Amino acid sequence: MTIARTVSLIGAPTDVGASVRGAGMGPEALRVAGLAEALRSQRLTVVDRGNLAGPPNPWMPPTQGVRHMDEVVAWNRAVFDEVAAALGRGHVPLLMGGDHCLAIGSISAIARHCRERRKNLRVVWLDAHTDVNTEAISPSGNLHGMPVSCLLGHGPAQLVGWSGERAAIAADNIDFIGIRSVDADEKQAIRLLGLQVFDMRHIDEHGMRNTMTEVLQDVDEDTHLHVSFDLDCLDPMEAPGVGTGVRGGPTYREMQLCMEMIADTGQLASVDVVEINPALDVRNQTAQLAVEFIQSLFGASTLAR
Ligand code: HAR
Ligand code: MN
Ligand code: MN
Ligand code: MN
Repeated sequence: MTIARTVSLIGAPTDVGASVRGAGMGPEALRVAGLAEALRSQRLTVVDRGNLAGPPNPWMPPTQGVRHMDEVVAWNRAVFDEVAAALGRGHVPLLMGGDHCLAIGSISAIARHCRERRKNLRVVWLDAHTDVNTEAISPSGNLHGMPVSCLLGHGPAQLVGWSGERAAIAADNIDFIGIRSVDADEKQAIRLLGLQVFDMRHIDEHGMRNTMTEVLQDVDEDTHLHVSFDLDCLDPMEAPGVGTGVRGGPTYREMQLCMEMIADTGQLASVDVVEINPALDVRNQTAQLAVEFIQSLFGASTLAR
């Protein structure tokens, strides 16, 4: 765990996939909260690549079951290219969203990289929601509720296959933590796809420690571990700055343990930090909380040097 690592911060200031405006201010909120400085204080090299450019949010109703398809494609293309470039340099890409639709571009680039390097990709999806809707079943048409389907090869055609294979990831390669809001048809999709969902009831009954031991059990030196961190995974009492908060999330301590156990594997290789909505936040506390959790994810601990 003492290899010198460089983290590439990639800003994607958009809310084109979201149901509520404001997540486009996420990258700046993370910068103001001191993300780069915090990671540098733990002996990481940090390069802030600035913000990607993309189209504005047209704020239109859905057509054929999805909202803003062209804009979502454009933003994800930019994310795909920049994440691929960071991985090519040997850096750890840290995507600062933006809403969660951006995980399509990010994880597609990572999946392609893993195939080329013969790494086993494992995705840990930290979220109140499973984001496994499709254009056929989404109640809203918002693409931030569909990235997992797109990555599994089931979403709208324009957003499927970017990694070079129809499915960027298989159902076995992704675990969901903190889930407590799943739409009716989404429940059926989870069953049909055989997804591993550790919902809040599972965490209540087994605790975060046992849950994460199970999630991380087969991680080894050939694993590329990706964390897709939707800030609405946290309880809205602690993280009010999100567009679609759902009460009953993991506590601060539970989430710290989750991050620390991921860090302990030594295999963390890429991160998405999404859905921070500064327009709904109180004194930037959600971005500050995100910075603390990201520090733990990169190995900060109370007693170890
Ligand atoms: N499931 C709902 C929908 O698809 C809400 C999704 C909200 N999503 C996020 N991402 N904030 O997790 O419309
Ligand atoms: Mn999400
Ligand atoms: Mn969510
Ligand atoms: Mn699993």
